[in-house]
Amino acid sequence: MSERTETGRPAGQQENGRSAAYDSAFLRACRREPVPHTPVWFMRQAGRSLPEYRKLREGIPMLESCMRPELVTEITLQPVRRHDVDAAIFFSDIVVPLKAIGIDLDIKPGVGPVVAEPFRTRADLDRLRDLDPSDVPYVTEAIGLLTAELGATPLIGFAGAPFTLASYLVEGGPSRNHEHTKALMYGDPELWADLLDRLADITASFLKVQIAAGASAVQLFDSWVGALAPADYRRSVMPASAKVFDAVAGHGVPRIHFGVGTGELLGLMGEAGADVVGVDWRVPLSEAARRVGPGKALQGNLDPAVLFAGREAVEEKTREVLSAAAGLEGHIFNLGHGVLPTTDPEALTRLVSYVHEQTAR
Ligand code: 1CP
Repeated sequence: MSERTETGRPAGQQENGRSAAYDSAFLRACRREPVPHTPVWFMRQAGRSLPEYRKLREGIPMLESCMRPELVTEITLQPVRRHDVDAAIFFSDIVVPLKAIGIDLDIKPGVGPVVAEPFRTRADLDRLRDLDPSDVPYVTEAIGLLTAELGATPLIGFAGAPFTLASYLVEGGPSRNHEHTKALMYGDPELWADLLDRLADITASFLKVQIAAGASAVQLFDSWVGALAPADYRRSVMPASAKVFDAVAGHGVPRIHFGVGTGELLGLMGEAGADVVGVDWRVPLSEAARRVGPGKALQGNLDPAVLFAGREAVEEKTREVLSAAAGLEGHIFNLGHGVLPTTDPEALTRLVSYVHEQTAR
């Protein structure tokens, strides 16, 4: 991490207009360029398993914490300092842009996002206006603070993908089977398409705010899209996700696309337009590369539960991931899904240094 710039240029930006993070291992791997070592970061590295995070958050509701730039900055930096990861991920949540445009929702401890009036009819579309940067001034401010602090360490911005956001809106909260969501998708395809299109605009606007503020990569989390068959994904979801990727193309910022249980969807997710495809632990990276096709970097894919096994098991499973990744055009090491809340933070720190050691060139 580096000091704040005194040159008058935006913080985190070099003379040539490139971000100070441009040549980082993480951004090089996203661009499929040679790297000094395989870069590592962890989904859900900010918060969750860190005692210093829990201490900071004491008495502050989750959504409120996302609106306090200094707190967001500190929470985002905690795992970078502690684990020496190759990228920071902005501390926020996928439902923040929905809250910002006036949807009545909360994030309940131990539950997740809960929407007061679930989305079910065409009249509900009126509640989904586009997001304006002035709706999320705290995001712009926090990213400004962060890029100044992070220097050459890249900051990943993120948003929820249209399907995953729709699932929370339509179900009204976390769901195992997504039955109301699928009922709308199968039963009223026109309303469904309009809903996803609206969510694509909101998501694209939210990502653009983060890019304009200095995020050096963006990840679209389609966590629950693995619940769909490929034909339904192609027909009912892919156009909206592709719209998001198109909208944020051409900013020189790599776009990452991630979902869980997406083995059968990897080819289509590649087609949706991202530069990097995130893979969960169910498909070896060599096979994932075959499914995704050429011209994409891959991110993944150690089972987060492996971190509960002993050090030797972690190292053995890590070598398996690295060897499956050996022939890839670009590889970013990550878990196959987020850090589990009771993970020992020291196991994460050891894992970062193990991957760096094993892949040093
Ligand atoms: O990665 C990071 O460390 C940055 C912070 C971050 C991110 C990237 C948070 C903070 N949330 C997210 C994304 C997110 N939020 C996703 C996609 C990633 C994933 O699949 O894990 C999803 C599905 C959500 C929705 C959400 N928000 C849930 C899941 C509920 C379910 O359906 O099972 C939960 C529990 C939350 C609350 C939340 N978000 C973040 C934190 C630290 C918390 C817990 C806060 C609390 O309870 O006080």
